Amino acid sequence: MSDSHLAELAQHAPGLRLSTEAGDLEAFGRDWTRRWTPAPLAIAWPTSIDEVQAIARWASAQAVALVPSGGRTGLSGGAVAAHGELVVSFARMNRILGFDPLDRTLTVQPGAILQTVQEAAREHGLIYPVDFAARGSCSIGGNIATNAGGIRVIRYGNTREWIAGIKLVTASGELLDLNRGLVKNSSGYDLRHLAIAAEGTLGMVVEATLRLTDPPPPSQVMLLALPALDALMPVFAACRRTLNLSAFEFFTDRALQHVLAHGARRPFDGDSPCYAVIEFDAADATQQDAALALFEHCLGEGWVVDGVISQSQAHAAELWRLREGVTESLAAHKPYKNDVSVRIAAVPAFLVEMQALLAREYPHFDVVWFGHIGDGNLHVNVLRPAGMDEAEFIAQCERVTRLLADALARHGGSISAEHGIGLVKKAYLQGTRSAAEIAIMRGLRRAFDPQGLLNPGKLFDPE
Ligand code: 2HG
Ligand code: ZN
Repeated sequence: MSDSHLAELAQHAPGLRLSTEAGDLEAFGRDWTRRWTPAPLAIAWPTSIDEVQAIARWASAQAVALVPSGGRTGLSGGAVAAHGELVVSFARMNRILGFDPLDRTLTVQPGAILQTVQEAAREHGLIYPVDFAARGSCSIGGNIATNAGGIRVIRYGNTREWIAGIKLVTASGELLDLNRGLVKNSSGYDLRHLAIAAEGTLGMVVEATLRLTDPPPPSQVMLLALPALDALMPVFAACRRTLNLSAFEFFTDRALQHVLAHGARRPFDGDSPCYAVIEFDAADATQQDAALALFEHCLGEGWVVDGVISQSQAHAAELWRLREGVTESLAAHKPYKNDVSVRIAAVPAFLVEMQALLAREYPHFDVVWFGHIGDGNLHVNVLRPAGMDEAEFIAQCERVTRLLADALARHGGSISAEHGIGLVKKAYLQGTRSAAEIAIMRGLRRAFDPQGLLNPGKLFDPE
């Protein structure tokens, strides 16, 4: 690809900001995985749908691969550009376009930051309920690309549930207006849902209409110390029965140690192997009493050894920080990440198998467990032992992931619950999706993008 090709793009889309500066190529060619060396052709910052269409038309004429790019907080390499692709950054298409009070929707550009969207919803007395730690830097386009989940899926579901419409630019530059905010639309294949979790391989999301909902009642947060991982599910079952849950999350003592080393305040005097963070409706004394009774019950059963309940919003935020701070506290270690899920009912049996597997395969590694156990979603971060070469470390982890993928297949689970397949997990896709499903997925990709120019190499290898 020569400079003259880029000059032609500039002609195609006059005013389009383009950069080939080393700092930009480095920053926009990678995500939080930090495993691949960025090597994009250039970065483009369109400011309109027209410009995105012009880029796509140019790319398909020149057979240039495109990598759509949001906040680059992804953990699966979905936004990595390491092979001379043009990165299409949506950083300058980040506006809130409109609010509709009757539909209760917010229409936004793909580069809108999640937190900005949440704040905009609140200004209208509503909420956009998808939420997670990267809220301050991840973009809605990226959330759609991975069907992002987060900490309140147990009540509100994943991103998919909140997408009323998507405008999608295909590889040939066609603009598709998918579902147009309709509540009811029984008119054949729902292409909007195909675009969600497609990791940018079917088209570039250039606008989204998001559903909003009523704010929840006042809540409280409870942090429970548990004697073992195996106590999590009995506690969850008890909470499910007696509380209106908005979150049920967990982390192990190893995770806590990293978060404490990162500046968080110790919640209990003693150490316990595992902790649960529970958020529940606590609008009145009856609901608060139910939470205390639940705590006593869990204590009596031996499922819990200590607990603390939030006394203020600041206190609740402090307790949340222990869970939400895990990823950042580990980032400097460049951990090997697993993001697996099974049906909630399958968690107890899967947990036993996974614990045995990881204890056997990683006897001397720092293995950090945390995640959204109430959704059946576990994160396991493995830290590289001091002195071990990075390539050797990844090779060892990949070998274990193969075993994990087999265990997941036996339990009917998924190798990627919410981070996407990207580059990191594509070798394991066939443990989660059948050969027939993958063949249909490839066929869909061909139908949307016959030349395979949109985010090639993500999700599956190019054909
Ligand atoms: C979370 O739940 C995120 O905190 C990140 O999905 C998980 O860092 C991870 O492995
Ligand atoms: Zn998560």
